[in-house]
Amino acid sequence: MNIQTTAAPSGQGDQVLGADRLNELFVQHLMSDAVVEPAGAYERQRFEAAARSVRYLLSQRWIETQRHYDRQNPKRVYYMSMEFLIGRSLSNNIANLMLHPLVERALRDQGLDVMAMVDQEPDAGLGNGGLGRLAACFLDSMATMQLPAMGYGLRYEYGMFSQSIVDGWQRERPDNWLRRQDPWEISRRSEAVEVKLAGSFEMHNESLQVVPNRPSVLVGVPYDRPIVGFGGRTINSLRLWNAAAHDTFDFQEFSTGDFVGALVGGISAQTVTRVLYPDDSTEMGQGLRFVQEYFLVACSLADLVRRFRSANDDWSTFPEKVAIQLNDTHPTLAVPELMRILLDEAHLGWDEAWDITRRTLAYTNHTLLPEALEKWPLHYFRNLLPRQLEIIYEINQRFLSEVRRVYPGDEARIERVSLIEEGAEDKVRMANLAIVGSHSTNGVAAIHSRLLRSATVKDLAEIFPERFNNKTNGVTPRRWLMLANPGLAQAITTVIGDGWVTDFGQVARLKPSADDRGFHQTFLATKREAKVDFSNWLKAASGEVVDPDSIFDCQVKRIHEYKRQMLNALRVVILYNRLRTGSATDMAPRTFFFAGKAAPAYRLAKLIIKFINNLAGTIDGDPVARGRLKVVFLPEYSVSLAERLIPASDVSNQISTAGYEASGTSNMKFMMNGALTIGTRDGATIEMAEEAGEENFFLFGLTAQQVSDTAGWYDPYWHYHNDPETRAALDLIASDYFSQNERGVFAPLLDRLLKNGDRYLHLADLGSYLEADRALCELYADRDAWARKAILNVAGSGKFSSDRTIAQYATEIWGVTPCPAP
Ligand code: 26V
Repeated sequence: MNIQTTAAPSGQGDQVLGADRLNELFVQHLMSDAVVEPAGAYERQRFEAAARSVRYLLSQRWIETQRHYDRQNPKRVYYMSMEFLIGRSLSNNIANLMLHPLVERALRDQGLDVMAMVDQEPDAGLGNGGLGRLAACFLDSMATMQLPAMGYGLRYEYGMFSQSIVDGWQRERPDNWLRRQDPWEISRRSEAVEVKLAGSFEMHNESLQVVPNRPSVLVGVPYDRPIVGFGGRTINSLRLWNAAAHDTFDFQEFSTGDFVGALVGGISAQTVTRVLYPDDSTEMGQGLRFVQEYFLVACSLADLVRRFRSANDDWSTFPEKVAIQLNDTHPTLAVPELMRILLDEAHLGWDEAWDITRRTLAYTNHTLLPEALEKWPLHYFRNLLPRQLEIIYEINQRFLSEVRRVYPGDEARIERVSLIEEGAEDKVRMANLAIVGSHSTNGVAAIHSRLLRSATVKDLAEIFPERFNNKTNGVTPRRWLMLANPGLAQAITTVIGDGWVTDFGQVARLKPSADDRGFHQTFLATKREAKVDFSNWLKAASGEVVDPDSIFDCQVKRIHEYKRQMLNALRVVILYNRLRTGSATDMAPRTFFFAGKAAPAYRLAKLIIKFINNLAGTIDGDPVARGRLKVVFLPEYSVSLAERLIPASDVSNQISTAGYEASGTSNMKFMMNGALTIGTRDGATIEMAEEAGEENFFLFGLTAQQVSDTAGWYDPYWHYHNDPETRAALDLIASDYFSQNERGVFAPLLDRLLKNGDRYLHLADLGSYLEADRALCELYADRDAWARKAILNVAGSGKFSSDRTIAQYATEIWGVTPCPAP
């Protein structure tokens, strides 16, 4: 980056910050925290000392930001989320504080290796995928835009499981990321809150057992992490709750002799924030997850209500001081919990409490998959949260009687919109509760918001049309371009200056350079350098050798049938078959990268990983493919791996069945890093192509409309019988060509694609995928033409900064404005 800082970041007062001072701090921390001689310190100790030095440098500004908010009493926004997929913080904080040049000089003075030190930091992987990473990008944007904002989440002791591959199969290992003290977190025991449950619970054989009628109390201890806005002027907090047992609560049980019960209570309490649930999108109904969701909501509301009360005495002003965004339905218990506080603690009447609750809360939906919509059995409420259940019943009764008034006699509609789903086991429909109990419901890309209104929750959208809106996702250009891809960032800055870092729309000014041959060379050289860097890292990390002169073609995301990694794999099988049969003449060398985790209980997704690995092994062993085709499955996909791979990519695969991917966010990261997209008209990819021009995209396949029209009569066998390449590929798999010592292992995959109807229409899109792929390879051969389109993609990516997304949330939903500390 070209942003030079010789002075201190703002807020460091008169203290002159130079490389010497930084060195001094670093040595001080090594000596006083680790008690080692600097020369003999381990890499991990150096990382901790560096992190603590940076933390010291930001501490004053962090305090000032918070004090300024307390004095100004502005309307604040709280982003409530079960997931924050933060990744590493050291280099991000250094970059946002604009300490880069200083740090580099200081480390050089000491003869230290920056990369080795940065590598010591574990990823904070407190999220599953897109939803959690979006929350982290939003925090970066809110701080950069100087909004009085705070994130609320859970401090999971174990984050997203770590993935390894054994014999091609995914293995999960616990991610004990807090094994060593995390230098970024500040625990604030003095601000702990109590959470009361009407029952107790214990964990038996990994499942939650509720003991009714034995009230229990959990304690939430907040751990704050600094969120550094770019430029270091605003430093917001991410407050993560840790569950602990209640000290005083145990005394009574000790005195009544229930010694064991008291201890088990303690164990159960600490269990609450032990582990992040891996997203199955299928298997709901795990009681501990319900307790986690309530714990997040109860701790956060108690905390923010206390903050509100310390500066305001009129409850009616609550919605003018507080905006709460619910990241998916996971924190939707905020609806009855806020009602409970307003009714039972503030003693307001129902109508006023309801008005305040609705005007405060807003809900974001992140998926249309019916199996991922949360529904909680009533018995959890009955045993643990009976008061909240009573409130939900009251909300429902009032709501349904209003619906009956507007749609008299339409009992089918009543049944569909009710907050309670009746069946063998009655359940609360969390999405309905979120929509009825808030003033805003948004989807995360235009097509997604449209489908949400017109199909998924159509009846509710008819009742409350004014509540529905769209907020197309974005990603932070600081982490995903400035930090991850310094070469391209510098090339962009050379042409248009560095204003793009905080005003990303400015990348449009790169457009004229798309026709500048000199800039083509710069762009291509930058890309090649990133590919070489990645190849070197991969070789060092895993021994895997890839050719940086081959086309780097990537699909990185959670493994799920609707995302269609199998469609990509079938493409590779067909390309391989062309090599085997000699029908491919001058095919450019290609490397296909896959990465992503499968939910531990999602068997088919795990089989897809196995297939990709076997495909990779078979191709590696075949001389005909040598130097022309290679498949690599990169284990342990994470924020850090994405930061390495995305800058090195030529081709981004966004190939979900149209109508199923709500938005996608890796699509945007690839685009701003100069990859070309081969993809379906789904999620935000549609808007990306609009911005860059469809002629600069490789779009293929059925549209969402065609998918829903086709689903009724679609027959995958038609493609099997009529498309020779499809048939040959499936036959090859069925012949155990890729599973010679594991006969039949891929039968469930083939069954899904043929016998069971191919729910996600892989075979319907395979032909047009290959056609788009052919066009893409043809373009790649013309380096100038390729560079031109890639540059036009970067230039067209301005809309996909999370700063733009957050600006829209701030004005259209939250009504909050910047509150910059002087
Ligand atoms: C569901 C569950 C079920 C219970 C266990 C834990 C858990 C965790 C997450 C989920 C729902 C995940 C929904 C999700 O991640 N949606 C993604 O959101 C991205 C950000 O808006 C978007 O770009 C992706 O298209 C969308 O799939």
